[in-house]
Amino acid sequence: MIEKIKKDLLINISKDRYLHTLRVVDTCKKLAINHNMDLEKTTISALLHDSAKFIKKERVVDLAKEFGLLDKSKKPYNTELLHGPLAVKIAISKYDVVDKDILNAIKYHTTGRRNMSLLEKIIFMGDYIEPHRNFEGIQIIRNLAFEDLDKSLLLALDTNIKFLIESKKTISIDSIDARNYLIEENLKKRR
Ligand code: DGI
Ligand code: FE
Ligand code: FE
Repeated sequence: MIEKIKKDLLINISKDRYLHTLRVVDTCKKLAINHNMDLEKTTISALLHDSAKFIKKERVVDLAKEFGLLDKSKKPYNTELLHGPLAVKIAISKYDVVDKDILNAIKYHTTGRRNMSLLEKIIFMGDYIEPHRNFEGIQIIRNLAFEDLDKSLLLALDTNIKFLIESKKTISIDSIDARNYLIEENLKKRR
C-alpha cells in the first residue's frame, strides 16, 4: 500500500508537494519512534495528508459539497482548510483506509482539534517542523516536539494563530479548540 500511494502521489501532486510529503513522512517517523507510535499508521497518515492538494481551488468547494463536508457552522468556507477532509475521502475510496485514527490525523492535520490523539499530534507537528519549514522560532518548536509534544503543539498553534491574525485571515474554530484544550489540560495537571 505504501509503495502504491507513493506512485500515485508522484502522478497526482506537484513534485514540490511530493518532496514535502516525503519530508513529512520522515519527520513523523522520527517523532513516532520518539513517542512510541505505530510506524505503519504514521507513514500512511503522513503520505496521504496532502494527497488532495492537486484539486483546483475552484473545484474544492464543489467537491466538498458533493461529499457533504461543508459544515454550515464553519462558514465562511476556507479552501485551505478543506484539503484535509478531502484527503480523507481519497484515503477511504482509493486505499480502503478504515482506521479512524489515521483518518482523523489526515482530516485535522491543518487545524488540529480538541483532545487530539498521539497520531494526530505527530502528523500535525511533522508537517509543521519538516526540514524545509523556516520561520522565526522554528528551532525551538523542532526540539520541543521531541521533548514535550504537547508543549510544542501549543507553541505551534499559538504561532499559527498569531500569524493568521497578522495576516487578517480567519481562524478555524478547531484551532482555537485545540489550543484551549491543551491549556485547560495543562492547568488540570498542575492542580
Ligand atoms: O498543506 P501544507 O501547506 O503542508 O500545510 P497546512 O495543511 O498546515 O496548511 C497551511 C495553510 O493553511 C496555510 O496557508 C495557513 C492555513 N491555515 C492553517 N490554519 C488555518 C489556516 N488558514 C485559516 N484561514 N485558518 C486557520 O485556522
Ligand atoms: Fe496540508
Ligand atoms: Fe503538508
